[in-house]
Amino acid sequence: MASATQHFDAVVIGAGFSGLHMLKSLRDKLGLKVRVYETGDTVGGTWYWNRYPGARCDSDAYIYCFTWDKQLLQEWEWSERYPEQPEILRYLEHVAKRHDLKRDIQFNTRVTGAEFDENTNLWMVHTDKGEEVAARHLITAVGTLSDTNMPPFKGLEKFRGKWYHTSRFPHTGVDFTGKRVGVVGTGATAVQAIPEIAQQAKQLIVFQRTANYCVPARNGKVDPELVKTRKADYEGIVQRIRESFFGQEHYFIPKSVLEATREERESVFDRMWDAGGFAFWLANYQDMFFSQEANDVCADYIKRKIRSTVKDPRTAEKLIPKGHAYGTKRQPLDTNYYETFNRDSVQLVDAKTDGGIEEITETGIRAGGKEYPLDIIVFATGFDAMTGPLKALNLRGRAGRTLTQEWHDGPHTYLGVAIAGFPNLFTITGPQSPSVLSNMPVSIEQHVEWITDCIETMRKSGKTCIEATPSAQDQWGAHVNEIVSATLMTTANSWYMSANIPGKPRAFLPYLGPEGVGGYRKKCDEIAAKGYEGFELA
Ligand code: N01
Repeated sequence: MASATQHFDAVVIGAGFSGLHMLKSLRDKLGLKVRVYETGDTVGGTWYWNRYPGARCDSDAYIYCFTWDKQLLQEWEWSERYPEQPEILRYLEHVAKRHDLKRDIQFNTRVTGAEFDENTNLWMVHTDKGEEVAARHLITAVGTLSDTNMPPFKGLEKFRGKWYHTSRFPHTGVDFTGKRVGVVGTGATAVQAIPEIAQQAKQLIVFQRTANYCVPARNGKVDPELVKTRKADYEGIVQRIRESFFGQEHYFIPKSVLEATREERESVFDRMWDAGGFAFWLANYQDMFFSQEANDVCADYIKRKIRSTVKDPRTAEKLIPKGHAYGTKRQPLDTNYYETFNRDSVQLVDAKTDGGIEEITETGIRAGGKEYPLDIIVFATGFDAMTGPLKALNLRGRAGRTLTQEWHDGPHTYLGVAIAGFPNLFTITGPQSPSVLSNMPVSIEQHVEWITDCIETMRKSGKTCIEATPSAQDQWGAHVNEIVSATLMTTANSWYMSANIPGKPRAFLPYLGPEGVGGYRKKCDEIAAKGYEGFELA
């Protein structure tokens, strides 16, 4: 404590969607002294780092924004249904400027660690600039998909061409013109990047380990009349998404797909397919997530679409997912993804039929005993999701315990926003909250509002310490696991299940509450109304 150079009411780590809103709320609503630390040289977080070709928002932009700035909801004009990364970054820059947020953000600064001081109930926060500051509250706004997963491919250091990971793409862009390019991975990121890279590259080789179910995004300009109607109804929209299951205006069909006639369900599937975006995933028959038989019916529709789109039957078969149920992995949105495999310059190397990646050589990738010469490799291999960015902060709670120790068998949290043994720490969209299973800005706003109310209540009642009890945390963890175990989600080797990183303990990372984000919000509000049930306040 004695060594702290400055004292803050709160330190926020990260200046993306969550960090910006948290700062605005604590500083301008509660009048607190807040410092935000951000590694990047400007705001944006995930939207600052992920600059790969084709990076764009997968949720409709009219709800992928801050809803607390009512005037901006009316003023801001999105150029298309799913804006590209530079446009979202421009939006966040605009918000930062409009609310004068940058004056409290220290850029180009990484938080290297923080310890909770049990004598003073303060967090001591260290940065890579050699600073040590004290804060009553420490709030992580580090994103859920920000800790890059770069698998240790044998031989990578020998590769004489250039290689990039999608989540750390050069800010100057990469020119693929005339190049032989390899893309490793076929998740939501690769599905966005592959069609864009294919347009430039002389040759593109896609290395697929697991085929995914992709549905059409149907991006494009939004009808100005629809934009007008939405702007006139923003209050209603905001209320609906806050109370909805996924923070989206999508609702399951409360009926079994097996009870629908063939004609009926084909017409429903066609409607979802034509609507594009997450409709096929989140506005489908509800038993799709619970019954393998029901799931197979929905999956079969997508398989037929793949076969009818991809001209070469062998490539189409490789692109047909096998071994996981539809919807149990994050839905990638397709803009010419399947069509891209009809280009003569594009080749699919599938681990199951052609053989997996064995090593990176000086001149390319060796897979299934064959060498594929490449000038550039793009790794779209994802993230150490949700727990990775928090563990990387080197936080030490009571008795110097670390998150790596506490989470050796998977995350343990209370509501995904607090952790026993780590008092006065709040984790925005942390593990075991709806987070990645929702439209992120909706979940971010809910956490920011709840944390703000909690800190305000503490200050009014003179409390300096709040901490989740171990028993409340255990009960929450049991509840999270009980709910998800009734679904097919646990059967997939997805990053939701922590299964994308070898050695990561298998655990479901987000919260799939019985009533989604709406029900979770109610639950959090009830806990607050009962004097923060499950927390100890001192
Ligand atoms: O990462 P992923 P992502 N050898 O983990 C493969 C969000 N997002 O960056 O499936 C060979 O999904 C891996 O194979 P497998 C969204 O939430 C949001 O694509 O594990 N291959 C998989 O194919 C999304 O879910 C938006 O067998 C290896 C791929 O790499 C999340 O980000 C846009 C491998 C990784 O897929 C992550 O998506 C895009 C190895 N050793 C993404 N390791 C927007 O909404 C991994 N793979 C804007």
